[in-house]
Amino acid sequence: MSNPAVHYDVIDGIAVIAIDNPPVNALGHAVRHGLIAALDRAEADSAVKAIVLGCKGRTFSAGADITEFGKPPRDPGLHEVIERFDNSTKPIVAALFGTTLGGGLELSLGCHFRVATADAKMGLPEVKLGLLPGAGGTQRLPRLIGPEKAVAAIVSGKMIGAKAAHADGLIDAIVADPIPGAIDFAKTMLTDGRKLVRVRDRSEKITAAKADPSSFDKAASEATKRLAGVEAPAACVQSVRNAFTLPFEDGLAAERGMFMKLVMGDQSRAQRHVFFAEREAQKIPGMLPEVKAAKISRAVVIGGGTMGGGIAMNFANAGIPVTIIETDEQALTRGLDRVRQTYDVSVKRGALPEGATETRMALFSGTTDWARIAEADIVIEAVFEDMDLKKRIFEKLDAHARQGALLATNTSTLDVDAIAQSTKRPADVLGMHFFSPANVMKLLEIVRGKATSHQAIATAIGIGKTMGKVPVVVGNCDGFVGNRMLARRTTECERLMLEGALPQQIDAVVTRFGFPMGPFAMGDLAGLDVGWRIRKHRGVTAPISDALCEQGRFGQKTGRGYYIYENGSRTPAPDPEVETLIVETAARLGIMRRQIDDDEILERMTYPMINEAARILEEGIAIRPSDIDVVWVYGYGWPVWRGGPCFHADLVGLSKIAERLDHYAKATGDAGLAPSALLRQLAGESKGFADFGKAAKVAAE
Ligand code: 3H9
Repeated sequence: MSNPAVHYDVIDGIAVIAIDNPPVNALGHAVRHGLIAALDRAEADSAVKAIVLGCKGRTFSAGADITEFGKPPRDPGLHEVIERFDNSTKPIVAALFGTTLGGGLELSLGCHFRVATADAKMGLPEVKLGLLPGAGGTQRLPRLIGPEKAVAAIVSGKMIGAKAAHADGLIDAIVADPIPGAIDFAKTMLTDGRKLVRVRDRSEKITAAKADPSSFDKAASEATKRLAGVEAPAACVQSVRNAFTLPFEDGLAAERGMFMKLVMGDQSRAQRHVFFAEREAQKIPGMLPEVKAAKISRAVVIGGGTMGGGIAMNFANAGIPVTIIETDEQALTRGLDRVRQTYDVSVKRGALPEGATETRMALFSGTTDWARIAEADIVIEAVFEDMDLKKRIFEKLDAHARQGALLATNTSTLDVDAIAQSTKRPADVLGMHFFSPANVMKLLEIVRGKATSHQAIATAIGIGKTMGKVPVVVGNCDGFVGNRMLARRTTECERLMLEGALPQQIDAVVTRFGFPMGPFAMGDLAGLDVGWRIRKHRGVTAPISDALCEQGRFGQKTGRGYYIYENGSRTPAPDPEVETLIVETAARLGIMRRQIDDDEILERMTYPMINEAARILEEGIAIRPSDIDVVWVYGYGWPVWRGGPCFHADLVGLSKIAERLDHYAKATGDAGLAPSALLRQLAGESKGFADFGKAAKVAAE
């Protein structure tokens, strides 16, 4: 037998089958084929008394090969492989380490025993791909850990550590070294006369739910609390329920049916798209493989305000010492106190362990001494948006920072090139645009200037990943990718109100689409004065929003904005005064308000942004359409199961979008709404953003 994806060895009468399919030992066709061949060989060899299933490389299998989904199936399927393992007459011990996920864990559940290293993690994350575990996971996991814990694990997709897995009965032992540990376990098991019981035949953990499913129902409703509109979690619940209401084979068949339906559906396609898009976003065309992220051992953040403090927390959370530089001691104390309070709240909520505030704060220092910049491998400037101020700061950074240090600005609106030009080392300068709250939000736009080096970009991506962010490299322009597109939606919000819609109607359409919040509730939360100040600075007006701000209605913080928030409530309530103001403003401007239906609102909340995405691609501000999707999913709450604006646009069809944009351009008299050249071209060729992305990839290779 020769199958480079699966190795076979016999050690002391134990057959060792080892998957070797880097980087994550996904269970692609060659692996599945190799597993069956290896099992045949072990079963046929009378000298083999037991079998160990392990993996080479950095992890036990992370699951099915996702790239095979949506393509014609190739035998043997994973089901067949697991059934063969399940029916083996010789005991099989799976040797888990790294991250054992999805089909990888399901394969191990088809083995008689599982051992794992102490740092191993395991889980069934299929729900994050819009799926349910489709190779027996929903039937076998409840039989090992009980349906309540199984439903929580499967609906959240969270990983379980080895210690908890051992306590719950998911694994049988914790070992120091996976394959030698599994061999020792197998040898002991052969001599201690233990009976072989397949997971499928075990019933002790499901009998209670069979008699009274109320605690399962409670666990299921807890797990699915905030998941309206998403298909996979409900299927996960149904399938785990089947584990104690149906015979095993029927439960397995039902699971398979639900998996097939989900895998062909748009939601899972969208989620798989985002999975790969997130990883693709870190690939920079033209960057040589030898360019590696520089090691960051110490960071400096300029400015200890809300943003600066949040950014600094990211370093401390990653175990990297960080110094905040402020103009005076008072501001410094205020900033550090705010950070401490934020940690205290997390500890109180149970999101961080007891004592975490002290361990994290120990990594912080504060100073007013600019010379401390010299210690840093990275400096991030996070002062308010004033170009002259930022230029002065970058001159100082240039004077004090060590050669090769990464110099980043957290600007969200200013020209990164102009900032870089105030230094003698523009190659080391870039934007790192964090989103508020900076210690929570996953998106990190890395803004490359004209002179930014590949080395600087690689280091920024590297530190972004270390912080647990999702970095996306974008070009330098007003608003970069995310805010530039958002500005289009904001313009339509104002227009829609004047033309006849109300904030609550627009927000309802946007949240029904799947955003966690509508644009008006979001505006009230962020503070309406921010946009007002920017509009005034730029000489732009928005009659309704400006009028609200003139009345001191800045949103939640003043108890009034687009909505009213009474008695400290954070729930937006429609305000008749706002409706009056909208109606009067429209009348004053001579606009006849009309009934606007939800379809039109949704089109105007999405199509102008999609059009802007096309312009962003035309100008090369984003490398690929999928990067734009990542920006919107991780930074602006675009529902992951809708795949991001470009993915969604392809589903709708670009020709429909182009036609509607032409219509809105004419109806509003705003030529900026007309389809961009790229959108028109793709629509004319019956192509989508995905085709554009593929062509860009080929051109870059
Ligand atoms: C499943 O199992 C279905 C079954 O229930 C039923 C079937 C019938 N397939 O993330 P990384 C690639 S569904 C193909 O950067 P890390 C990834 O694209 C599956 N490719 O590394 C990347 O490629 P590239 C359930 C995969 O160390 C490279 O590997 N399992 C797969 O930061 C490195 O990945 C999951 O959902 C895959 N399954 O994180 C687990 N996984 O270098 C998904 C990864 O070309 N995977 N790749 O960009 C993960 O969560 C992370 O990759 C993992 C490693 C934690 C394992």
